[in-house]
Amino acid sequence: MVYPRFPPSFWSFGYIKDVGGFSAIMPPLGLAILAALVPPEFDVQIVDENVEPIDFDADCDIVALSAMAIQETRLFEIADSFRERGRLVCMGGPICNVLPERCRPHCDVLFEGEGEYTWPQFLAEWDRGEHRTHYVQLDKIDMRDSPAPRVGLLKLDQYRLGCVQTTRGCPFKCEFCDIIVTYGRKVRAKPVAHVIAELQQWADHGVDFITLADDNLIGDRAYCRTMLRAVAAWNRARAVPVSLYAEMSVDAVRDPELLELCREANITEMFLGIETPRRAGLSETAKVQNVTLDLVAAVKTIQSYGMVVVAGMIVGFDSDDADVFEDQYAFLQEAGIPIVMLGLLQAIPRTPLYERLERAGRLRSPSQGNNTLSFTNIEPTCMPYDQLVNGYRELFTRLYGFQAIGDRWLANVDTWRAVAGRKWLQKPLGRWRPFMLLQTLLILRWYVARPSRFTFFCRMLGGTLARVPAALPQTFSYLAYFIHLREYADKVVAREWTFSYALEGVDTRANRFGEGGRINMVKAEATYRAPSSSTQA
Ligand code: B12
Ligand code: SF4
Repeated sequence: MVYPRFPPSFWSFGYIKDVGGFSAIMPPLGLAILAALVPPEFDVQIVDENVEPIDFDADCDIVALSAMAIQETRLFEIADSFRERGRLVCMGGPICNVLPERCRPHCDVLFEGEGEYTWPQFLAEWDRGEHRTHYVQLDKIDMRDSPAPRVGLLKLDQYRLGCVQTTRGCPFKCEFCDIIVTYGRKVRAKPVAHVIAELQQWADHGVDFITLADDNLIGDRAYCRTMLRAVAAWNRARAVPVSLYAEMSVDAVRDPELLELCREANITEMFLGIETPRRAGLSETAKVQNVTLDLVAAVKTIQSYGMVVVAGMIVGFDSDDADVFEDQYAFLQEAGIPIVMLGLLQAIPRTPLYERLERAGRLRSPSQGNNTLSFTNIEPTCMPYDQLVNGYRELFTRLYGFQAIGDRWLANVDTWRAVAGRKWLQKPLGRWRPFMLLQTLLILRWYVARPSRFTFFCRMLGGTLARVPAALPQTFSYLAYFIHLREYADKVVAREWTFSYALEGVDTRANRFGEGGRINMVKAEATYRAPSSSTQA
């Protein structure tokens, strides 16, 4: 089973691998789950190219590849290399769920949808010499049938986080979202006992930071409450609690009990899909759950439960105008959201957005998997394409200027004054390890290299000490993240300006979800203008 290398991306944390002491942020959970479904008579190995090289001449019968769309180029290279060597190549994962027609020429067996039923079915059929070339899981699987991942097959010392998925699906219907296309709007939950057993499994392997890899943790609130209570009890009984990272919709703010449970379970970071502070954009994209909220107040409330908020933001809605960049900046600074994944709106095949724009003839080119690059496949109506792309790039680099990051981080720490006195503070760093000493030195080395960096470093530590001294470990660990984000902003976002893509030969007619026909392929080339706010330091 093979997981392709990621290109440099917002989430790759490629610029701090030495500092963090990991090769990749998270292991490929999908493959580890599918490995658990392989019958005992098969030998199985997981090779994640993000942590180790692939042996293309390995003696094997089947190569199973999994990938997101962002890994497309490398995925196809790997698949083609194995096929040249006569291996049977199977392909599945998020890319196949939205772009099956692009994957089809590069594999022998294509899987669409969840793999818990189709993968063992294929293995049984292959064993009998009668497998098919295409498996599609149309009905959603029962989460009780999703086994615990085979964690023992992973090179665990190479990752920063473990992962446990408690639910799949989300009740909302944001127009751009491919999650509900693949996993549906009915939330399916894993039995709580399975969740605890999986957490225990990771913890037994020494992992002390775990992602709850749900699309929306609070999609089923009743389940979420029960599950978080169990996790809190499990975590509280540990000498050093495991830190958790999760993703939820902002309407959680209406439910203080749920937020309290998040804190008790030791969720230290929470990703929120805020997208835009503008009501018009939220309404346009059917993000109804955010429209009536005071988003600044909502973020501050969530932060006050001890969580660091990470926000997903988008520019490029039809209702956006030239002021949107300033509006986004002002909102993020005021809300004090330290980590912002800022993307340009892209239309992912099979989503309602894609279908609407296809009907309107507004698809410039195929979508691509990195939504934090200066590229979109949408013909914008809000402003000329180049203005949108340049505005996006300027906003990104502005947000990751030292002054702006420092302001946001310290505003976030401010909200913790309310929780500093609480009995059970968040424990973000896990257990003490000697490597932390070296990490500290590596972080310091980056910050002392330039005066502007060092000034920022001192401001972050001094500002934290003046506000909530107990939050110093958090500040220190975020100083490491900020190295990556600064480098990504300066070396990737600020500098790339054209996106060349293999536009030829993509035909979406095979797609059952109705794209019907060739899409309008115009090569996307934005004119480069160096962002005036580039903050290389
Ligand atoms: C955790 C997570 C992450 C983690 C890392 C995950 C990892 N291993 O590297 C982090 C936070 C780092 C991350 C980052 C990104 N992510 Co992410 N992430 C997720 C999330 C929330 C959960 C992933 C997961 O573990 N799922 C659980 C497993 C069990 O599901 P699965 O992998 O899809 O596998 C199932 C099926 O697909 C299938 N299957 C999978 N592979 C195979 C192979 C075969 C042979 C078969 C038969 C079946 C099969 O069977 C599995 C069991 O049902 C998903 C959303 C989601 N619900 O999946 C988004 C998601 C995968 N991420 C997404 C994106 C866009 C990104 C980023 C590109 C964002 C960015 N701009 O930087 C980055 C790229 C990563 C990088 N390193 O650069 C998109 C991918 C869209 C797409 N179609 O490609 C998703 C779907 C969310 C979304 N809609 O926006 N992500
Ligand atoms: S809340 Fe998130 S997961 Fe749910 S539909 Fe909207 S974008 Fe998708």
